[in-house]
Amino acid sequence: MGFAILNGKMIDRSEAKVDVEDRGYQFGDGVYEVIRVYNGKMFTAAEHLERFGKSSDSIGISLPYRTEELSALLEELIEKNNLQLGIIYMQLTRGVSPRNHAFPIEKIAPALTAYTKEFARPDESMKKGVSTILTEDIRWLRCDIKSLNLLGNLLAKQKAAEAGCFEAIQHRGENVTEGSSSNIYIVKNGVVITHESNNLILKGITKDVILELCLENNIPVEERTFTLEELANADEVFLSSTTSEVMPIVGIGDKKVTEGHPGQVTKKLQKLFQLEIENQCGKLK
Ligand code: DCS
Repeated sequence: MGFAILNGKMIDRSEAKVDVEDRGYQFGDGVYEVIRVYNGKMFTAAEHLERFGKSSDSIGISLPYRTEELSALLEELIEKNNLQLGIIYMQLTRGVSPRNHAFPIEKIAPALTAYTKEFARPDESMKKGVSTILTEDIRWLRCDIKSLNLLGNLLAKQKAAEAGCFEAIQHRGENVTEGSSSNIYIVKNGVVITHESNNLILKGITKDVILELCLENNIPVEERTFTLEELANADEVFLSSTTSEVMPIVGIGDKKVTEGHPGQVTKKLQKLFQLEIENQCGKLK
């Protein structure tokens, strides 16, 4: 199982135990991050750590480490676990306190945990594309916080899983928001369109990389709300996340997208994204 971080200490993962009254466990009162590791190096580490800080700030938990300390701790974890290709999962909860909805009056120590997992790149799906379903977005109005409260996302993903699909595309009425654990994009007449980063979606780190790559490579982008009708009439559709990178969507419900094959713009972005990984983490096998 390897090593895990529990409140700043590196311990054997089997010994990393949390209290039953940890507020993350009881209420989902905490935030998290998933960071990709390629060639033993973190991809977009600074961006993930910044978002982690923002998420925790927005619910009033102060991160008990400076970014550089946290970054060094995570690097040590990767090394200890000899992780080459995988992810780091890291979360911060408000801490342990007798159960009460209101925050504890006395200052309690937030609980930080992190561990690593081997995780291959989804080569086969990236080549062929994945299928999806549509589902109403039933989540709260602060989806910009990377909160541990993921029930809405879980129910959406479960619906996709039961339909034999990779992802659920969520929509609020006519407007497409995001996937259950990814951002969603359409391509129309060469323009990449994706929901603006506001309170209704998580501002994906992968999304930011993709939009930057579009900018650098003269691929026009519109960050705006788009509708189910635009989704149905799109030339190409894809999703992005830390673990899925740039993932072509070739089916939505019983409808095929781009005749069931990944589209040209999507494929170009996959190439550019791979180069960006290699820039940061070295050549990929
Ligand atoms: N939207 C939601 C709701 C997500 O959960 C995620 C990532 C994204 C968008 C994409 O964000 P990143 O590009 O920063 O990954 N979810 C993480 C998760 O829970 N597992 O893996 C990634």
